[in-house]
Amino acid sequence: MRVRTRPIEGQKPGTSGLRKKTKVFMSESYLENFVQSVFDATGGAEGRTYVLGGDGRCFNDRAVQVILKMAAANGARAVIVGQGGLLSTPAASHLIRLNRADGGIILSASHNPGGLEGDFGIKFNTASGGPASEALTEAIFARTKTIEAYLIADEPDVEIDRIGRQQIGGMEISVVDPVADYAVLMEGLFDFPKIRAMFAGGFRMRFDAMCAVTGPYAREILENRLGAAPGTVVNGTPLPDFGGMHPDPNPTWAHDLMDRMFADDAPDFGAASDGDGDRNMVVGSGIYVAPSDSLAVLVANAHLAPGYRAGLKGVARSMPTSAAADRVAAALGIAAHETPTGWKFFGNLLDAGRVTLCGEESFGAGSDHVREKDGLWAVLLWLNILAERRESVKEIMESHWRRFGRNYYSRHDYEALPAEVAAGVMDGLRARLAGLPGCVVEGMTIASADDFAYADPVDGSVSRGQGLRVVFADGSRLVLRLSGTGTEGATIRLYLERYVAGPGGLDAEVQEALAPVIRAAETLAGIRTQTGRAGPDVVT
Ligand code: G16
Repeated sequence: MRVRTRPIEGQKPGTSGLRKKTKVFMSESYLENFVQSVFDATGGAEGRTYVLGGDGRCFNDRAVQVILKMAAANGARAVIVGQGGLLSTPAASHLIRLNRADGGIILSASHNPGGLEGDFGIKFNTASGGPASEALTEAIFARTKTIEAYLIADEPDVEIDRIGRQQIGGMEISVVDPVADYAVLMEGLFDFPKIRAMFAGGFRMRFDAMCAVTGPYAREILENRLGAAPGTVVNGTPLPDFGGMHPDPNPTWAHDLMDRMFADDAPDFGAASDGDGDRNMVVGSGIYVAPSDSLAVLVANAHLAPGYRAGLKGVARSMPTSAAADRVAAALGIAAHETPTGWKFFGNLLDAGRVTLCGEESFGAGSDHVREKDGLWAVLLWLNILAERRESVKEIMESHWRRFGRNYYSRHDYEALPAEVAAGVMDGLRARLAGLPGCVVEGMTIASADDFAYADPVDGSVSRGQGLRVVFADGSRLVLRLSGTGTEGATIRLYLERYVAGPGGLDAEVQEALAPVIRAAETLAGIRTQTGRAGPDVVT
């Protein structure tokens, strides 16, 4: 059936797909226009195979039905869909690769809250399993501006709760267990018997799935296959509104986990994941591990896991992520790449075999096993390292800092600002950049200042305007950029970093250690004065 439609404004994908309020996605033709634009901008769905699933948030089930019927009407050959319409983002990436599918449609607004009043999102991943490139998302966006009609099959709903094969029109639908193939992949990368022995020896863990998609994955892998005590996984049932939780695994939103990990009887290891299972937060008993540090520790110790025993080809991190991983890469004699924010920028490096591990300050880490960041993968690699080293998280962090020095790091978020105010802050600093080198602020000399541009070493494409950075002579730095994942107003992210070589000064309180850089940021960018905010909304 061909349905006439008209372009809808603002269907521009951000850092990771199109994210809007759930009610916006539920409005007439909104989802349909975008999905048809994806098909049109990728050469049509005729004869193609797709993977489809989402994080189970409100509207996930309806959207799955619409997309299945649209794929059928557009002539797709087959769609592989997770039972109940569920797939974590890394599991979807794996299924695309495993089945040599032509692409995948993932329904998620990731760490943004869900529910009718929350957010919904959709992203398209290509045959590599990774997020669409900037050029492709631009093409999809361009198509949304000219679309006149979409195709949808006039068929009854598909039984997405029943595993097995079904047909609509000429299209085959395979409803698969969302966990099974992913769990097999993890078993191949990590030393499950060793981790199982650690749990059998009394090792205690708490995994907070935040009522989002990782619950079933974590239960199957941690409790069923690795023998973690029943109840290790909490908030393990995916709910359409995430039980009212904000599934963003950071110390602010995963405060319950933080409280327990800092209590007297804390478990040995704690972790949390986000809406779609690609992010992770790692906490030891009495110690929080910043994502940039986590990446550095994973790079330094990955060889302890069977999947990485041969060593790493290279490592990549997003520009605002601290340089802690670069120091490890230098010691290992492997390349360290610096990319813009967004997992899509790692894709070419991974495909070209230039890097094995990637990570971001925004609680993302992953490897070449899929083309997305992978929350549970990071947790399992940590578990493998803990099982091999037989040290606590705290001991591992302290010895890491003694060896490599410590990159004190924090991110300050100023959320839901009026767009023009946020733009004013950015424009103000951008205009001053050229004149900053040589200036002294808070006793620190500015060594360089620029608006980060990335030239992809594989395909030569250049991405500009990826964040304002001011680097001081001692290696400290501040970075300012606007979030590309929010749905309300604008969010300024201020990233702060200061390196201390040691041996002294390695155990300072993070915000205190960063105090001169925080003051320098206010002097240079005037975020508080211009926004009228007393301080950041979220500090990670
Ligand atoms: C998405 C991307 C990440 C990126 C993050 C940054 O995360 O997949 O690669 O680091 O956005 O978001 P922002 O632009 O708001 O700083 P996710 O987990 O939301 O898909």
